Amino acid sequence: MRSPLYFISDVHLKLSSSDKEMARRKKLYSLLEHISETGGTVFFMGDLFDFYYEYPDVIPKSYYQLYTQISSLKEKGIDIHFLVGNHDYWVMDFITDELMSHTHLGDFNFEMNGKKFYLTHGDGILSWDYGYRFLKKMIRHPFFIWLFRWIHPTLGYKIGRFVSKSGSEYDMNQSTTEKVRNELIRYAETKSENGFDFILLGHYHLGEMIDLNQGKLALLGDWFKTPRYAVFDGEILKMKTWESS
Ligand SMILES: [Mn+2]
Repeated sequence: MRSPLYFISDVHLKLSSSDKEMARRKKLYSLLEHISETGGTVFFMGDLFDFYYEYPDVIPKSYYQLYTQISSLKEKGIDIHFLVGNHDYWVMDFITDELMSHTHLGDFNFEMNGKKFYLTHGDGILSWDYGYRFLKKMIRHPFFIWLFRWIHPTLGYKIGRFVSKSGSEYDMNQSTTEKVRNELIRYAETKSENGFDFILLGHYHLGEMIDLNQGKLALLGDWFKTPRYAVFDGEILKMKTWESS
């Protein structure tokens, strides 16, 4: 694996191409252009798409520019890892065999320069989230995925647009944020006790780096307001803001 490692989460690319959406995409594309100059490895940590569903013969055309950018990064020798999130779990061979270098349907861990990394999108971690964990099991069930396949793509993506409207659901109030943060720190401390140095999570859109008793917890940010992503230069893991547009 080549450094620097870039960790990008919760871009939530939408199926629509409104001006606001295009401006958001431009920010991501400019970071990808920057990465094409530095080289390294990219980890998309889930919810790259606000809705992604791949039919055996159909892929969403709205993400065309992203597909071409990823292809050109790969041509430059940059590996692209994709950990699927709760908005983009429904991938097939276009994502796994054509587009991404590696696709991870679950958590992923690896070691680099003596540092152990634990990567997870992070949905379903919160202890009180029973309802969500049930929903997660259901929508990831092969029968559900098979059933959805028989919906015409135009209708399927319409349903997708409707159910995955995101951007506001993570505007948590201060006390909820505090509760969530504490729970995630507890989760990360357990991982760190099991020998991991860096625990990276998406999904909660917080954009914060937290020092653990030993090691660090990166709660990656989203791309709605100020994009926050993490970089490991081979020694240090940092949270950064992407300013350029
Ligand atoms: Mn998520």
